[in-house]
Amino acid sequence: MERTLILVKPDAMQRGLAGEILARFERRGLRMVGLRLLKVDRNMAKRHYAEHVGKPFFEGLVAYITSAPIVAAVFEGTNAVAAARQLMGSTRPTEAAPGTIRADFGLEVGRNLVHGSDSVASAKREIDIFFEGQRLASWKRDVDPWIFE
Ligand code: IDP
Ligand code: MG
Repeated sequence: MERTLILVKPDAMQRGLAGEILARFERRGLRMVGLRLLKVDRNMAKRHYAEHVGKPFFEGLVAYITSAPIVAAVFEGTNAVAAARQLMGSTRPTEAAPGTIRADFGLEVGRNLVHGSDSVASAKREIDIFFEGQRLASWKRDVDPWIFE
């Protein structure tokens, strides 16, 4: 069972798309085990996007991610990381496959609506940032055997 961190970014919040975006991960079969509404500050943005510090787009990225509250969610399931990335689509919305969140709702890389961890190791690191000291739900659904073999 893998876990992945999903962020509904500020542009999606401003546009009222949080429910729509979370629903896509839910209906795929992933199990929600953590959920928070919060405003990211500069420090948290630097921690989360540590790999991008110093890149030309970094300051814009910080301004973007700190501009409004976000929803942070943890989803669990077999292949959760890859499944979530597939639902999101490529980083650049115009390169994302039709039917993905970024292609369906986005046009520009700096307004691409959603974050999802890129590996199991990243997910662990990112969940520690957004759910520090918080217990994630440990539960099973009646439907699980129809989703997880
Ligand atoms: P990812 O979100 O698909 O994992 P990353 O390369 O990790 O993509 O970049 C993190 C975020 O930084 C992107 O989702 C996007 O919001 C922003 N970003 C990445 N590259 C650019 C760029 O060239 N210009 C502006 N923003 C960018
Ligand atoms: Mg990334």
